[in-house]
Amino acid sequence: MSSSDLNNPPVFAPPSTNGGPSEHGSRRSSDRRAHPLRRAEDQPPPRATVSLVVPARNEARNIPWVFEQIPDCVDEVILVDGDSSDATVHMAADCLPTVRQVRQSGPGKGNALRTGFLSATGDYIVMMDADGSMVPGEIPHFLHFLDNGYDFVKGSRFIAGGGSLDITRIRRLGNQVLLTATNRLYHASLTDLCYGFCAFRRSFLKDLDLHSTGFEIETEMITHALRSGLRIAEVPSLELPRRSGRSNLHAISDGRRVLRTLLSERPHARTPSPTRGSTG
Ligand SMILES: Nc1nc2c(ncn2[C@@H]2O[C@H](COP(=O)(O)OP(=O)(O)OP(=O)(O)O)[C@@H](O)[C@H]2O)c(=O)[nH]1
Ligand SMILES: [Mg+2]
Repeated sequence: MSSSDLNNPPVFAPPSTNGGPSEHGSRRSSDRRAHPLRRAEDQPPPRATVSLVVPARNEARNIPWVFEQIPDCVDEVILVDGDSSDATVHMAADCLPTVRQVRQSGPGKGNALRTGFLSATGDYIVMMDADGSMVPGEIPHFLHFLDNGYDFVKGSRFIAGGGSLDITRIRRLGNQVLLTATNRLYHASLTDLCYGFCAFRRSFLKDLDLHSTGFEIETEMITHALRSGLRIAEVPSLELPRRSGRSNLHAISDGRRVLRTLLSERPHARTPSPTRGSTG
């Protein structure tokens, strides 16, 4: 089983731009051209492939801004539509003809993400909102840590280099209370909890064992990653205000769902599951 590095969260280091073979920010096909004097065994190992899962409910006006910034290191984009009544589905296909569109099987962001994760084929899965609050250009920072041995990488708005231009006082307070409870329960030192910009190795999807239907899915992912002993890193992330449209989140009722998830998942609240996990 892998170990968690939560007590010593890694210092953020942006990917280099000098063409290192294992770093996603600089992976281009030109890097992989065969050199005439290079033998097959000298070639860098094949790079990990990346699926981006984007849940979207009535985000037609935001999709173009998001999709046009998706970096080249993403191999597959999966849009999970939540019965949008606007042109989300058409806009996505128009902006990115290769997008894979999946319909979720029930209501809620949690259901949407689980549906998207199951249809992803990449070695790494990145999840990102469709409302323009997360900057696709940050994706290589997450991949950098996966490339360097971490299993689960989460964005944090509350470490140096991160921030939020969106969070309200009530959300900040709720996040802080729930985060403190999580850190106590799992002896961790995370800096953010209710934030949905994350990346992980697809091989750990089973370990994450996800069942949430709503916004509590982010907490479920983190607590299950902690419980499974995954190696977790945090990277700074800047949350922008949603570009257009209305929020689907209700601070009080969704906060309650997060709290319920946290309490029902706390260590010793369930019968222990068999040892799981492996190094990725
Ligand atoms: N497919 C699907 N996507 C959803 C659903 N609920 C929310 N989303 C998407 O999940 C992402 C996050 O939802 P938001 O409504 O932005 O929630 P939030 O970020 O907490 O709220 P804001 O701060 O107002 O942006 C967005 O891309 C939504 O479109 C749903 O039921 N189904
Ligand atoms: Mg949002």
